[in-house]
Amino acid sequence: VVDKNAKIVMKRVNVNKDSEELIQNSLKRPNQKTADIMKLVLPIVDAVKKGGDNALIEMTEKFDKVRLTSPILEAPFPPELMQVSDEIKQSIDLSIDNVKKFHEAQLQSETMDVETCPGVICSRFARPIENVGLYIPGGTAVLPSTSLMLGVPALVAGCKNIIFASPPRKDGTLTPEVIYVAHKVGAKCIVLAGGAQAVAAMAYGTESVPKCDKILGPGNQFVTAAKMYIQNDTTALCSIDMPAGPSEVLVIGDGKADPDFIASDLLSQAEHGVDSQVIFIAVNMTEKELDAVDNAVHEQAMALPRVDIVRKCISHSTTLLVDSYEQALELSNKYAPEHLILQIENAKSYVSKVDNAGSVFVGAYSPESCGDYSSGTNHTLPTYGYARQYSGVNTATFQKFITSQDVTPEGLKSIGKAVMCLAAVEGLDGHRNAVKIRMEKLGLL
Ligand code: HSO
Ligand code: ZN
Repeated sequence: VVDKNAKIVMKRVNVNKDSEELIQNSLKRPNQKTADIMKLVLPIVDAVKKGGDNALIEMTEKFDKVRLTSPILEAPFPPELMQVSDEIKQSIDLSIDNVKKFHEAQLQSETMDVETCPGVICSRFARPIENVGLYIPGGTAVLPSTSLMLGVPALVAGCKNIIFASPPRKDGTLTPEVIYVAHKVGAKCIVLAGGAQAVAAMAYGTESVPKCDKILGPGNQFVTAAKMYIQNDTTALCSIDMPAGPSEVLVIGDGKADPDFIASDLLSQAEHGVDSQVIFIAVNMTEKELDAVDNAVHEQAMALPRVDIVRKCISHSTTLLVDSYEQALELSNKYAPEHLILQIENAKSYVSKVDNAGSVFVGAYSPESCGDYSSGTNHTLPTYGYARQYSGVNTATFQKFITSQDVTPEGLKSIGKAVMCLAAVEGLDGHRNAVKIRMEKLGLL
């Protein structure tokens, strides 16, 4: 039974006094029961792969409680389905503009040429991935912002077919904001389905859903499991952006930070879901300063419409007490948070110490919310510790890079003998011959 009057408070762990086990436990991510979920997901994926549109329509009836006549909505989208207020339109437009600016700056469209030896020119050039499937989750909150975080870089990269997928509401419609964004980024169609069935439809294609080459976007455990499965199925020939777990934030704060700001950042993450990960690392803060943060957390949380979700999330969240900024960053780098917020004195000077994080929010006036919606950075970021090896979604996520070489006779003179020697070491005489024949004709041997 949940006591709705109980104080919403994070537990405290002192990194220099408490046991290593306690510290490690507070930084542990929840176990993902991938194998169990996979058992449930496989029959769904298989049904859609074999049954196409009909199977997809049936799954949507089963899971989203609506029977559709067609599983897709094709562009041009009817204006009456994307009616949004002027204020919403302006906010989406501003966000799209900023995300576009930042992702255009990342676009590597020029061919890179390097003459590695005289006459040996190696090049690299980018091409867009042709067909991309962008998954926009439904669930406890519909997130039109995710559609622009995925759609805008796809547009900037030059993808030919941008396909959206999102679970329909019980009346068969979609949030108008998502359709408006689909229109703005030039999406070809929207698959009206969610979960593993939507992923399968885009991975294998159906009578009406175009087959996609890459599937991107966050989702629940079913979506993630389906993405992991199709990525390994050579009959799908489809890649994914990254593995995904629950969203997370790590805030580093000190005594100079405004406790209200710290609390608001912790809570904006906590309201995402009961399994969200929220960590606060307090650097040299007094009991009084820590209490001020706790009180702000409770007070702000109680006023939030999603207080019930927040309460559950905060109940497994921790404040870690450390005595130095270095110790805070060391812990943060170990945890590799999706979002890292620095609410500390001279925050900017600590960015160079960040080794593992999805995205960093520097100083008091950079709440995560800005990056979630409108500043220009992408909010599709690596979670679950994958920030150690993955980047968040960016323009290159929608491109692949092709290399080429142009070797002249002079070039063959530079490297031919080395190639022949190494081919001989590997016992591959055919390789050796391909160079030898040319060098002989050139009179180089
Ligand atoms: N913080 C989420 C993204 C989001 N927030 C969407 C609000 N809407 C994961 O990075
Ligand atoms: Zn968010």
